Amino acid sequence: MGLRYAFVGAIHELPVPARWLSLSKPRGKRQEARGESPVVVGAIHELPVPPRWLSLSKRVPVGPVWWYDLRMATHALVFALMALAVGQTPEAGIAARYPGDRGIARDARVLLHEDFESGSMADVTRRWTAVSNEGGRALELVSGGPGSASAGRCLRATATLGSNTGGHLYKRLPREVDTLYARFYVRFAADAPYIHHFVHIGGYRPATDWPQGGAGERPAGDERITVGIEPHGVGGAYPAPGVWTFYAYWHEMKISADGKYWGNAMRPARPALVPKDRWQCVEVMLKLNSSPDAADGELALWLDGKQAYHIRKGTPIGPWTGLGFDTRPDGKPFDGFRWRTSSDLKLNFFWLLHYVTESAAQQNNVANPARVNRVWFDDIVVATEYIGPRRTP
Ligand SMILES: [Ca+2]
Repeated sequence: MGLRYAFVGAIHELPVPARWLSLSKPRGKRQEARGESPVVVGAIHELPVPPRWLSLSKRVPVGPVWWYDLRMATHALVFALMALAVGQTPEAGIAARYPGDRGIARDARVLLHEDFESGSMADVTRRWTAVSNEGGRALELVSGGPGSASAGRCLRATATLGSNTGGHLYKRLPREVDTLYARFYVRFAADAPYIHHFVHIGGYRPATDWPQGGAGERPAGDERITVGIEPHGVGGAYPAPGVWTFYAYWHEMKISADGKYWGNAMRPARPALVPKDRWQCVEVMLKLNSSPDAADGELALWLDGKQAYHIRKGTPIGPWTGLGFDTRPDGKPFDGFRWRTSSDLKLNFFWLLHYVTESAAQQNNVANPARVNRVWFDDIVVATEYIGPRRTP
């Protein structure tokens, strides 16, 4: 009996995580007798995140064409309906359940929510555990935000070379976790120059109410993990402010040429440019290894709700040096992240950082950088599960 290949259907760009969508392939006795191996659509749980390109195919025996076509049409209809349902389901991310993020702070999975809508700048800083706002000039509440013109208020962070290096808000999270998602909206100025460091998440042991040092030093496996999501110019290869890059410190990082340990940068060989003069929804995920010996840690990035980067065991990567590594289709499988050697080290901070120095310009071969460097932040949510973009109220 010959086999005929059939393409059943494809669902593109599923919102993540599509929890209730599932597929199974039971082999019924009657189907077996007919030599068929039917695909049955049922409820599926915990699809690997994110199933952006889910497609189904199966081999069926050649039989009466009308029967075959009817079955395929039925499958196609079921999948069309499921795609529609998934597209509308509030399960796409935590934010999908809370239009305009209203009430999202009460979700048990949410560790931090800040939309800059209530109180003065002093009130805002009291909601965080540490602030850097030299002379009150680095951080200001201004009108605006992502979405409509009536968006309310957001935070404007200004770094002025020769005067200050920018500012930050740091939050020690109310509890320590093993997997952290952090979503924020950011807009860079139309003339945004290169910057030095940007938003970070991670964990210190013990946790502190303020950001710790450690630049140039490799941490012990039970001491510290920090991951920045930062625009990098890569030596001026990309226009300012650069391309989205992970910048990480952990015990397995590689040593730099100068004998120190500087953050290892990780990005795809074809990275995503940081847009200027428009709001972008950025979400980073850091998943710690499940046990000290397991290399099953992960790192992921979503831009405007679409997964852009995902690095884990098996991801093909290029050479790994003290500068970090690129992910690339022709690379070798990554051994995986063993972020920590002790389960006592957990994730416990979110650091909204805008840090600009002269050296950022020098490293990107810019002779006369702009003195004023501005970014706008809004709608920050930190949680233990995927959050997703703010849903239009
Ligand atoms: Ca706001």
